[in-house]
Amino acid sequence: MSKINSGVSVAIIGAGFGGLCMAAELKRMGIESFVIFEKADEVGGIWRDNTYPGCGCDVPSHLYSYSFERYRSATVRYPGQQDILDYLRRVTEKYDLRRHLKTGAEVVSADYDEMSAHWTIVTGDGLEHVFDVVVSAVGQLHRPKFPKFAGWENFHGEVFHTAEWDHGVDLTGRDVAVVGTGSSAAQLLPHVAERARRVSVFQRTPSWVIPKPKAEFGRVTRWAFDRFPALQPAYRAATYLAADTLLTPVIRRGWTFQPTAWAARRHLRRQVPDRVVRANLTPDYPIGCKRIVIDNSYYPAFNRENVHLVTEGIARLTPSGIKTEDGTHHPADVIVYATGFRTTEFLVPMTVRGRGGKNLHEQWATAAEAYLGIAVPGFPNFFMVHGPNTILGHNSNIFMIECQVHYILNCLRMLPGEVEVRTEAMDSYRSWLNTAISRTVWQAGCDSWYKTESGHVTNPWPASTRKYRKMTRRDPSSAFSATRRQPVAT
Ligand code: N01
Repeated sequence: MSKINSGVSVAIIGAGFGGLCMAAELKRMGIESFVIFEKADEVGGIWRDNTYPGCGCDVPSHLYSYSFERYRSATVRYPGQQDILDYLRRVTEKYDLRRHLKTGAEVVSADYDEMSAHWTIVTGDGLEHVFDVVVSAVGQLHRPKFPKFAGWENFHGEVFHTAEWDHGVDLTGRDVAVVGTGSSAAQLLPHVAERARRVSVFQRTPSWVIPKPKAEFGRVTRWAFDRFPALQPAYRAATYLAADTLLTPVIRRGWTFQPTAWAARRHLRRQVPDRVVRANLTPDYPIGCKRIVIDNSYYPAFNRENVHLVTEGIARLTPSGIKTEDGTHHPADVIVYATGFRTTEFLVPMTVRGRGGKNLHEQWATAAEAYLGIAVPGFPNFFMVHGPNTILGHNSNIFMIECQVHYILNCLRMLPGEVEVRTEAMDSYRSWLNTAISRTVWQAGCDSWYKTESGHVTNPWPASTRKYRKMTRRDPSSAFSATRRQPVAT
């Protein structure tokens, strides 16, 4: 395969797992002509922003790490948020990426010029930057969703979102309201419950929760990992294969669908003795319809005297708490919104204009879509990491990121000039994708961050990750057209 022309300049937007992967891979190929634009003051993406107590990853780090920079530990299976952030900082240093990093630089717009085949991006300070290629790696779970309940302006206490945890607020001895019962709420609840006087958990829909392996390896595994280091990559491979083989069928009501639901119900039965609480925590929609929570400490928190599950809808906030629709007042000094993210609004608030000044958000008015989640017809030399329909609830998102970066690098080999996905390729991909989505449980009677209000599934990948790997290993020239031109002089 041909090399990437070292004169091709690349703007990477975002310094989370996706942007750093793109940057490190360019570096590994000896390409230096790239800049990473990061709106915050440090790398890390969601692992920088989410610092709530108990924050961590429910995918073991042996798998939740780059294949070219593997996490190794003979003791810890699930390191915490700070460790994952430190890992990303180490990658940044090791591949000398800071030199390419512009922090405090939010990209507000990207405009394509057809005559010169280059992109002009504008940052928040009004400066213009010209590149041959733009790779957006802004992620899907980074814009907090704040529900605006009636009377919100009257509440006298502190309010914050899980992704913007206010460490200045001491929860000790206070009445805390946690709104939402997804993965973030599940991780933080046991920690908040230990400090607070009372915790009221406002549940709109119960999550399916399955058991999680222990955070640390047992003695025998530690000994084996120490003695035979090659077992650690083998563990990574086994974890990957197990997730792909056991969890992918869950989203398609395949052979593991019922056993996984049984395991979740058993988990609930074993962990929550109170019948009423248990009934209230039991989901009434198929497992896999929403992101499954993987956790051992969430359910036991409801056995504590100071934790109360509230299933009535929230009517309004009052100066001193939350009033539910049955008229009950739940006192709260602090409200924690564990209400998730604005996931279906891709690339917002950035403006992206492609060929003929076409606005990407107008093109996505019904729902966001992209070929393999990576490229959109009419937007040459513009690529996405973690674009539409690429996120996973059933395996490691880092695997998906690496597939996308690999594919984008192959597209870059077709430069200098213009590389654009063909409309026919997008049409046939869309038709495959829609069929694959129609076979999943995602439209089976639940709302989730996987889809828009009108029901378009825009976020998760509907098949195995092996399938995605296969599709992103294909030569892009079958789906993309390429016109050769000289690179932009930077
Ligand atoms: O957010 P969520 P999250 N009134 O969207 C409720 C990843 N993650 O931050 O289900 C009342 O899952 C909402 O209720 P309902 C992971 O992919 C990974 O917890 O819509 N409630 C729901 O209960 C995850 O899926 C890790 O009825 C309202 C909750 O808020 C994703 O991030 C750890 C409401 C939102 O749940 C997001 O998780 C943590 C309203 N107006 C997160 N609006 C790992 O370990 C929303 N809710 C890898």
